[in-house]
Parts: sequence; structure tokens; C-alpha cells
Amino acid sequence: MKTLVEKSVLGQAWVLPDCIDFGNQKDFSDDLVKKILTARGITDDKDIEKFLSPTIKEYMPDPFVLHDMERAAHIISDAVMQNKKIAVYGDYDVDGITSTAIFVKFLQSLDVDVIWHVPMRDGDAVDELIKQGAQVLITVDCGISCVNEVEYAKNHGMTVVVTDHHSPDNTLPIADAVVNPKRTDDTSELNYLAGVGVAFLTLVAVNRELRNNLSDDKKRDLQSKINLMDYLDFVALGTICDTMSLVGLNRAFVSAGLKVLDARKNLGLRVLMDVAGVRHASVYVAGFVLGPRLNAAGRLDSAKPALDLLLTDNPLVARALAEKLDQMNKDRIDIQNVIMLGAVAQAEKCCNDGKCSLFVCGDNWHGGVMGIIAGRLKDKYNRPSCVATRIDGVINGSGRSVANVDLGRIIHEALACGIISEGGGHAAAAGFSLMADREQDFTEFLERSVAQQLGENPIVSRVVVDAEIDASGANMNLVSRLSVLAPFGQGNPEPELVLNGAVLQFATVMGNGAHLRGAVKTSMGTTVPFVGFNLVGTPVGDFLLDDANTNTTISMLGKLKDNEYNGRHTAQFMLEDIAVR
Ligand SMILES: [Mn+2]
Repeated sequence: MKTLVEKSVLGQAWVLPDCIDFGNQKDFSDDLVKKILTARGITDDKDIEKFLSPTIKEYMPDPFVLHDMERAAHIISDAVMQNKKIAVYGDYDVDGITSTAIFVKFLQSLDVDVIWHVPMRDGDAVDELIKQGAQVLITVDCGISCVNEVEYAKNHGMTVVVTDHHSPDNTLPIADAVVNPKRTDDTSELNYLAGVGVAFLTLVAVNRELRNNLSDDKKRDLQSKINLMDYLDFVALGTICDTMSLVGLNRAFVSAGLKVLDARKNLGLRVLMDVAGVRHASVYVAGFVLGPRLNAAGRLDSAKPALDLLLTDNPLVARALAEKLDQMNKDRIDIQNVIMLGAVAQAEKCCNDGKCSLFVCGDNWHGGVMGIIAGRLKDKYNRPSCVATRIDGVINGSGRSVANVDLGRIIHEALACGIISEGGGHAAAAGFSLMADREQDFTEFLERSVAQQLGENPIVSRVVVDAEIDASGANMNLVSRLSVLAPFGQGNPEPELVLNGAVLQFATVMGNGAHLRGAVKTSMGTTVPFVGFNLVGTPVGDFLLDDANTNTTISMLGKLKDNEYNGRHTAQFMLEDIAVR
């Protein structure tokens, strides 16, 4: 890594992978894309070519590479052929409900007697499914750690197929088939899939099995009408909202799925897009417009209305559900904003006390927004942040961490020494619960552990830049050159650029007063317009809005976007930070 800027105006370090060096070149060669990919670890010419054409055809594996898939496909297709009653059991987030939806849709199109269940935030319901006479239980996006529930279902005569993508514990559930790419004995190398990706591959396997074995004319006829590609909008949605890395098969799912979403084939999603006021599908729309609305119900109460929306074919019902979810999302934002005020006040105090970790806790805060708030605090204060709610003597919370602190490890250690009563997670995110009288112990343990992991390294946020170029290169030509890297998202971020030699022309506050826009002049005499969201009130905003800085030469960090206005396309820079060099 080469350090471009040690300390930007926002106090960040800007670093560049060694293999990219465009310096102040005004016209960079065609291998810009190749260099960016190389820096991101895609080095082989063949892999680069494959990356640049993320088609299902190119990426689709044989689903039977997944451990236990053969058994799962057998059980499910047999159940279909023998007209058994099947229950689908999902989770309450977007990944869980999209997984449930594709399974239910598939089975319904085959005239199977299918029932489904998504949990409330608290509570379980295998019993309910048994009472309703289900003979086969299929779990999607969950089940791997439900050892007791699976055993219970088995003891009551059910055949159980678990499909999941969560890391297994030491003991696998005693299901008849357990499809999970994170099983230690799974060799598929598909452990980056979302729950819905695993569910989709299971359907591909079941579909193939049915095609080979169906004898009943009617069912064969029904099966022939199923086009699994129509489900890819759900697969894309679940994959994006579960923040899976958009690499490999996920990249293909998302590319193809966004096209299905854009074709507005699913009634529920189409109406939800209308209610939210968006026309076109994108990773952003899936992750930040549809996702929060579909998640809102599960966060506040039960995911049922969201799942109902995905499954309905009644336009009036769809409209009512979409409006309900939209309202629930507004309620969620209100709840979140109130809690955020309290959380920020506590966090400021931690920072003033010189702490390198944040633990904030409130009485009866809504548990459904703890993770979101922890993420916000982490971004705002650049410290590992835990946010928790205290209800009836018990504290439940979520944490989010910065790049150089493994929070999951800390939570596991806290569990091992009995400070917390439950907990788990990975480096960047974790969940935990403890008795209220251990709050002080946990706060101290967290601070000590974070300090230990940081050692001598102070917390400096570091931005990895994809390319440094002369500002004159920031034009539509570059936008279209970089667009071959899309779809962008988790694991495949939009290229982060540094524009050098930009001479500030003007900057002005826009919108509600939080954002600003302006323009710079380049060495070639061209102008590059920029916008900066939430920069007013930051050191960058102060610098740009100060008239004394007009005509200063700056380096700008951000992303170059296509800005369409009245049918005209121009390159616009989304400014995030600046440096004066
Ligand atoms: Mn999931």
C-alpha cells in the first residue's frame, strides 16, 4: 500500500494498492479496469473476463456440489409426487422472507399443499406446523442452530430438510438433509451465498429431480411451466439485503435479478416500488429502498405482512400491505431517531472520557434497531460500538466494529469468562445479552479488550483508493469505462477515486442545509461539478464554503457518477473528503 495522503481534511489516511499508479497522467490507458480488479485480487485474465460478464450461465454451479443436496432434492421431490403436506420455515429478515417466498411459490405452482411460517421477533412455532398436519419441514435461511426444534419435529414424525447459510455449531441438527455451504464437510466453495441463494440452488436441484421422475401428466405439465429465472428478483433482494459479497455466483444472481426486478414481474415488489416512489431497480433500491420497508415489519413485530406482500396476486391486497410496510418503516425511523439522540449523548461522553470503545444502553429501547444504531455510532465515532436495551433486568444488544478490531472475538471471550450470558458474531458484527448487574463489568471488559487489540495503533480511519487521476479525467468516458465493474455493493464497492489538481471554483449549501454542491476547474480548463452529502458542518464543508479558499488547488476523494438531468448525461463527482497538498 502506498499512502497518498497521511491526513486529509477529515483526518483520514488515503492509501493506494501498489499495483495502481496513474499518478497525474491525464489520459490513462485501457487497463484501468484491469488494474482495479488486480488490486481487488482478481488477477487472472480468465477470471477478469468472467468477472466482467456475470451471467447465470457462466456462474451457475451444479447444485449437487452442495453436501446433502442429493438427499434434500430426493425428499422434497418425493413429497411433491406423493402429495404430502409441506411446511416452509423461514427467518424474519429480507433474506429469510425471500427464501420462504421462492419455496412457497415454487411448491404452489406444483399444486402442493404448502404452509409457511416466519417467526415473530420472539417465539417459535414448530408445534403449530405439526398441528396443521405438515409432514415435511423445510427450513430456509435458518435451522442450522435449531438442534432442539429439529429433534422435536423428527420426534413428531416429520421429515426435515434444513437449508441455511449460517455457520454451524459443533453439533448439526439431526435433520434428514442439511444443506449448508458452511458445513465443514462441504466442498462447494459457495460459502458466500445468502440463505436465499442456498434455497434457490435447492429449488434448481428439486426441479431437475422432478423433471426426471414425474410420471403424473398434470404435475409434469405444471413443472414445465415453472421458470426458476423468474425468482431471481427475490434472490437478488435477499442477497443484497443480507449484505453478502457481490462476487462469484452472487454477482450473477444480482445482475440477472435486478433485470427481473426492473421488468416489474412480481406484483408485490412492483407495488412496493411504486409506493416508495422508485422507477428503476438497482443495488441501491434493493438495499436502501425495498430492503428497509420489507425489514420494518420483522424489526417491529412480525415479518408476516412483508411475506404476504411477496406472495399475493391481489393488487388491492398488495397496495394495502405495501402502504402498511411503508408506514412501519417510517415508524421504525422515528423510533430509531429518538434512540439515536440518547445514544449520541452517551457516546459523546465516552469519547470525552478518552475511551476507544463505545457502550451505550437505554431502558426499554426497541431491540429491533440496536444493530442499525451501533453501525451509525461506529461510522460517526470510528470506534467499535455496542448498543443495548435494558428490559426487566436483562440487557440485549448488538455491536459493530471498525476494521482493525475483532469484536466477535471479544464477545466470545466475554462469554467464556461469564460476563455475558449469551453472545456470538464475527469480526465486524456481534450480538450479546447479559444480566443488568454485569453492565459495568462488560463495559470495562470491552474497553480493555479493544485497547489491547489496538495496541500502539491509534484509530485512524483509512480509505483504500482504487485510482488516483488528474481531475481532467473525470468525465463521462471514465464513468462508462468503470461501469463494466457493476453491480456494485458489498464486496465489490464502487471505485473510490482521488482527483488531483482540482481548482475550487465555488461551493454552496443545497437542499435542507446539510448538503453542498459546487464545481472545480481542471488543468485542461474543463469543469467538474460535485455534490457532497452531509458535508455541511464538517471540516470539509467549512473549507469549501469559505470564500477565502476559492481558487485553491485541492485533491478530492469520492466516486464519479452519471448524473441524468432532462435526458442529458454528465459526470458528477460525489465528494467525500478533500486534501490540500
Ligand atoms: Mn441470511
